[in-house]
Amino acid sequence: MELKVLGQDTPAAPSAGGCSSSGCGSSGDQLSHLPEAIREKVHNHPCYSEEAHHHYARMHVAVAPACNIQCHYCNRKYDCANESRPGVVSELLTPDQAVKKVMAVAAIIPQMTVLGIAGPGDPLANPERTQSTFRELTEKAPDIKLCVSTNGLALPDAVDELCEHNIDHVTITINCVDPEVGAKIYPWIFWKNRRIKGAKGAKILIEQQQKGLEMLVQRGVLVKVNSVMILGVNDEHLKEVSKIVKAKGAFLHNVMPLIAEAEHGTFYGVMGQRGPTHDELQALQDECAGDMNMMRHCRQCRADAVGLLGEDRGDEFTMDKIETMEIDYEKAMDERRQVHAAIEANREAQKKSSGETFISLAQIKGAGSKRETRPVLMAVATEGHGLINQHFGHAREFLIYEASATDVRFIGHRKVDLYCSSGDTCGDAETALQKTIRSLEGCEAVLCSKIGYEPWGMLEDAAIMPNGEHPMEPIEEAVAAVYREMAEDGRLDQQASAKLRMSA
Ligand code: CLF
Ligand code: SF4
Repeated sequence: MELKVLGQDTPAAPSAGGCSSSGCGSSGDQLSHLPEAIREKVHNHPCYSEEAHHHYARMHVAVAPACNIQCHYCNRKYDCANESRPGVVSELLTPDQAVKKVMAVAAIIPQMTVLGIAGPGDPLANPERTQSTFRELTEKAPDIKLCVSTNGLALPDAVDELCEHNIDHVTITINCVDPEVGAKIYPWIFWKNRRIKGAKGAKILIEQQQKGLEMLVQRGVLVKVNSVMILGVNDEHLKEVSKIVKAKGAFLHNVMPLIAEAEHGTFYGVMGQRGPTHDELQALQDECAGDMNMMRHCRQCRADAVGLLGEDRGDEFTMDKIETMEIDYEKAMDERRQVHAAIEANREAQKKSSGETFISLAQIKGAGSKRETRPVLMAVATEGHGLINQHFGHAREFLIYEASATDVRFIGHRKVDLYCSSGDTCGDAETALQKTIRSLEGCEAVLCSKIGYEPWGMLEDAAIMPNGEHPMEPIEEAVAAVYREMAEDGRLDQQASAKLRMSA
């Protein structure tokens, strides 16, 4: 949804893509300029459409253990049930087990629309396991979109078979287009039975990635490019990467922050390379956005993730549980169709109601003299459906929106430790609560369905306004309403904010 300003020109529509170039605020409106065939591919894919990720889930099956390159940010030996990042899995599956698991999840979580193979190694370095999983699913679960994520080294050889399985979405991780930069990220690749090190190996990898991208685009497959932002290594360089992949027809660019902790045992973790801050990441995404549609809602999922982006229901679907389930997939497909129809009806209704909601400069100015209002960051607690529907203390992450007098745009998410595990009594574990509040730095309001007394006070002390007055309202409408209230109270004019800053 893009909230329009009365009497102002509507902001330019993005040139293409499921995510708006201005901030991944993709919505039905922003998808409407796309050709019907592409809309059909992205409208219920939670990674390719920001709006869809509020409603639809994805799952990954971990069938691909081997990898044909080494990245300095990867160590697949590490596993922790609470660790959410690519390469991490709890259970490796055979293709048959994977198919069974997908059908079970599809029956129990009908809003699951996409099956991705994303590791824990490289799916295309395990071609038999990957392709046989896709082959069987194409036949047995035709209502599920198939998706694959690869480092690209083996991609050109795999393109034709992927297309046979009707795979419409491929992600290529491209961290560089310059072998010298690549040599700092990839110590080696395994190519034609030889280990090739440094820039020589990186050059081959880059050529294969670019060739694979071109081949997929020629065949009408939607390609998303993932890039890991590594400060001082490829951060500046990624702007050029973005330009090049856009020119070659990539649909979406997902610049993700490096995750590097010493305990993961990765080269970068051990060397103390830090990941970018929220601001550094956003600044680079904004710079790339001039050239490319950016994804900003990626959660850097585990290779066995299940559920909406940001939630992981993997524990409900371990193989010992799945082996005992009897799934009638014909019946499940019927139910899935009904659930999807209900979701679409709900999305339409939300679109209609948001279309009737305008942030009106006239309304804002009506409260007093004509004054410029500044943009504001707000955090939102939600458990899906595009609504403000989560208790502050139950949020594991907050979505961050920037509201201004011209629009409301999604700009990212912030993960937090859960500090409230039950009921309405929040606040026993102060450290976690303090950390949560610190993670909301830069936000001026937090919108949730409910909030306890203690976090309320602590948020106020941190100059973040708690707001529980918009439960079950569509997120962007609620953010717009709070922005309007703040503007009308004179809290957003430049003079007032300067005074506030001085007194702080
Ligand atoms: Fe999985 Fe990736 Fe397909 Fe999505 S994830 S293979 S495109 S279905 Fe999505 Fe997860 Fe980010 Fe990947 S949030 S890590 S972008
Ligand atoms: Fe790890 Fe993926 Fe890199 Fe292979 S391509 S080393 S699995 S991050």
